[in-house]
Amino acid sequence: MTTHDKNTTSLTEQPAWKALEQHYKTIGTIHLRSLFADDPQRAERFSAEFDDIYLDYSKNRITAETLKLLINLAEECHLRDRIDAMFRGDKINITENRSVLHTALRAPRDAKIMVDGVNVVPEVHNVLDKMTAFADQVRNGEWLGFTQKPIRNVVNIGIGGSDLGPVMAYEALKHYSKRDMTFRFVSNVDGTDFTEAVHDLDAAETLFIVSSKTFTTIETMTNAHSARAWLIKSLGDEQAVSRHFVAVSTNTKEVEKFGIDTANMFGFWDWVGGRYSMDSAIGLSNMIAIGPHNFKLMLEGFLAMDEHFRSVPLGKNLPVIMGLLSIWYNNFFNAQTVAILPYDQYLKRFPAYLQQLTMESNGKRITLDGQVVNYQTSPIYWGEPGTNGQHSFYQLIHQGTKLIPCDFIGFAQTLNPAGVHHDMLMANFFAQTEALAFGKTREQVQAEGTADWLVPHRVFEGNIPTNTLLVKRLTPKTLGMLIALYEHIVFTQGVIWRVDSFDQWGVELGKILAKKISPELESETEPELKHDSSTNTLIRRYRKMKNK
Ligand code: G6Q
Repeated sequence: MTTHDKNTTSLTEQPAWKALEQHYKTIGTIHLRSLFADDPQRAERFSAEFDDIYLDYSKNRITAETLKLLINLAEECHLRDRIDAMFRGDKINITENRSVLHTALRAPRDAKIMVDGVNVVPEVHNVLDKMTAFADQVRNGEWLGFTQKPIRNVVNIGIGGSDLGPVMAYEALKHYSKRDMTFRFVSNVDGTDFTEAVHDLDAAETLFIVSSKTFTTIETMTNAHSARAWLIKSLGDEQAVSRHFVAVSTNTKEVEKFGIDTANMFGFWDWVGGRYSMDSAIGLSNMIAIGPHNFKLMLEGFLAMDEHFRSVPLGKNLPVIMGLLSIWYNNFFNAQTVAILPYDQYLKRFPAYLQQLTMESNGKRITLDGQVVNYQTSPIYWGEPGTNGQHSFYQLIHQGTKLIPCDFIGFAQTLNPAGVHHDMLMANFFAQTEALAFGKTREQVQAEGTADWLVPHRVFEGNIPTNTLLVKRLTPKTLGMLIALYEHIVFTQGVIWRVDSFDQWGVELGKILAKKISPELESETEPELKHDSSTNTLIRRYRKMKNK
């Protein structure tokens, strides 16, 4: 029996689920104002801490009873067993029959994690060592291009999991990066992406990292071939490719076929999912940017959060608490989205990164045993860095008709001390969660002397739940911890919803259809179209318009 077979009753029939449904009836209408007024210890009671991360979850619409019931639910869903199964290397990605071992990517050198009878940890460290040697060579100017010039520009070509992590981490850790080098990321098959990325670069000083687990992804291969053509045109010799291209992939054959020397290939494994791969060789561009030492510190952050997740009791476990709270709103309050609001400019791509991590993982409707769910799975994740969002969409969060739980992420120390900026930023950070929780009553608005007709417009209902993650400082280590925190939140959710969080069949259909349509767009003669009438008309219209 595998661990996922243990849940024989449907999720919504489980005692803890039923108890939560009942409990919601009493809690659903209670205001955070009264929850705080009734319990002076509330902030202490509903907070948890790990290393440099402090989580205040007291501004959630919960009581101690809610938390108890949510933890009961996690226990009934065998969360602890499932965590162990993942860390052990069981093939919990059942639709692809694969282990899920992104946690092995940050395991210490002496750890032992077996997949099909082989300890994978030495392989992980071999690749890390190879990356380290290469990154040092590039950073020190020892890796020379075809014309003997050192590399000043690194362009990562990849998409999805082979792009979003590297971009996010590059932006997040820019403060720690080598500032005399330029880093660019090309993902979109739209030729504009590549053209703009290289328009001011000297090919003689440019290194391309083609990052693709499969090395068959059409967008990445198209961009990689354009990069190859651009380089050869600029340097006038095909021989230049070997000094200007390296690959990150699991597919040696295709890498060779492309013309990249496999000595310059950095491997990873089928037990690393794309969206969980930024701490594998997929992070090579990051290692070149921030240096091997900082990359190692980032891995230590991941590892620290892994250890926390696997060992700390559920009620004090950050990813478990946040995962369960997201289920509370998603499944009992019918909240449809979650806003991720980092109050740090360096985290500007963090919401985009989390969109893939969360929604590609848990945007599923079939359970592990093949049934259609009768409950909601992943909410929609979205967000922007503060304070910009405050001047745009926060209006809807404060006074709109939708309930939007928010995660606020802020840092106590800034990396760029500049007068009052940081305290001002953080004043906004604290003010927003306070305003969202407590709002402003009719009486308060009236007491300000507001005209009667204007009063309703100026009332804030409040009672909008938020988590506050207050982190000491944005460092490679705390970034690693934050990413692993969300990886494990997603895992916790997936266990409760009983979905395979590690496959992504939903991206297949569009890819297949695009392959079919491509020749129809390119063909010189009028193609015979066999789509629906809408698609046929659009294709004909496009062919006509583009040729005019
Ligand atoms: C992530 C997905 C997907 C993948 C891209 C790129 O979990 O599998 O986003 O990362 O499709 O795939 P390749 O790395 O194989 O090019």
